Amino acid sequence: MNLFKSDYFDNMDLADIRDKVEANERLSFEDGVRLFQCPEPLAVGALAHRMRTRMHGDKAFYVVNRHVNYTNVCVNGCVFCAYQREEGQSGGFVLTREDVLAKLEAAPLPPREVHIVGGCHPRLGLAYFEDILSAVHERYPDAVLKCFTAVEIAHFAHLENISTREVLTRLKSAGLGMLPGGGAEIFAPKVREQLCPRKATADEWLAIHEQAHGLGLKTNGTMLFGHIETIEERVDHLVRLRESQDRSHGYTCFIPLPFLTENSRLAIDNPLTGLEELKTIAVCRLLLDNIPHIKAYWVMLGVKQAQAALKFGADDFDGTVVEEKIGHEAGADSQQGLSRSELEDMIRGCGCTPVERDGFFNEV
Ligand code: V47
Repeated sequence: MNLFKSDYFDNMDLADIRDKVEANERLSFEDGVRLFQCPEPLAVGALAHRMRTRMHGDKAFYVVNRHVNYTNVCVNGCVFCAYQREEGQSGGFVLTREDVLAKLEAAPLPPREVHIVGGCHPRLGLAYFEDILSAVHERYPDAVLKCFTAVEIAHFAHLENISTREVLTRLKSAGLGMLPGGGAEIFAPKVREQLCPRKATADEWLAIHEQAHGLGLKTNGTMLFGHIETIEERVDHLVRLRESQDRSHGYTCFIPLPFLTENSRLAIDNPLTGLEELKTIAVCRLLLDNIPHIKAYWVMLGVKQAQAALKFGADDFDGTVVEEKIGHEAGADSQQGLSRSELEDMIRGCGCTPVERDGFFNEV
């Protein structure tokens, strides 16, 4: 039976949205809210899978990468974060350039993508980051250096009393290729005020990404969901990101991040169900029609849920990762890293074709 020609979507009151998806037409804010309100996650998933298949066939991408967190000391103190430490608090750390290089050297495979992020440390100046980037770039000239969220970029600019454009320009000269998508959380000011009042605002986050695109850098986007935000605030977040992409065209991949609750100061009444996670990933695919890739980030989702996400609109499985702290401090029960063959087996196991990529999503 062809689901799309049956009355399945009519019965779900989604016939008009199905028609738009079939015609490759942009969905509205109201469509996004209705998709979230649909009581049948499988119907939303089928629409997202249709779109994902049109864009990528049965391919599921992965990258040989290595995450490095240079510090957990952070001045922002976001209430959801289990990773942050105050300066001087036990468990706080700062890596040296040699520590970073040693971690990369110890990775089982030479990385094609190096993902470096950390807390907003009160005293690490831009020279520290230029030094690390130059050293990593010299040692791994072919790897894409995907480093520092827009929140960190804003913090470096503040510490150095220079513009974010100058920070980006200097880091690009040192080898930066991309900004990861972190720090976006939920754009709605009301939510940010409660979750992360000291962090860069939504407008600053978006402006820094657009500035990065203007300088020829690619970036990713994220959304942290399943805490205190409403469905309308999720849709608002996705629409604002879509508008940003219409302006500057530099977002490569979007990563929906389900909130993990362990060791967090944020108490929530209704933790996410697995189906809600999948439905949210599907709505992200359907609304973000101008962002090529949706990531099933196995670290936060867990590997089995990440496999399911490949049938709910996601097409990227992130990568080998090797060591991850932000999600694991918050209770992620996934492994620290996966091998290339584990990634390929998992992707094949759910009927997709594994495709190894580089940091810019070029197939290798
Ligand atoms: O910005 C923090 C989130 C993000 C929790 O660009 C939490 O390719 C869930 O952005 N539960 C960092 N999430 C991770 C990130 C990322 C990861 C992988 C790939 C890419 C990419 C980006 O993690 C933070 C925040 O939104 N986060 N605490 C938590 N308790």
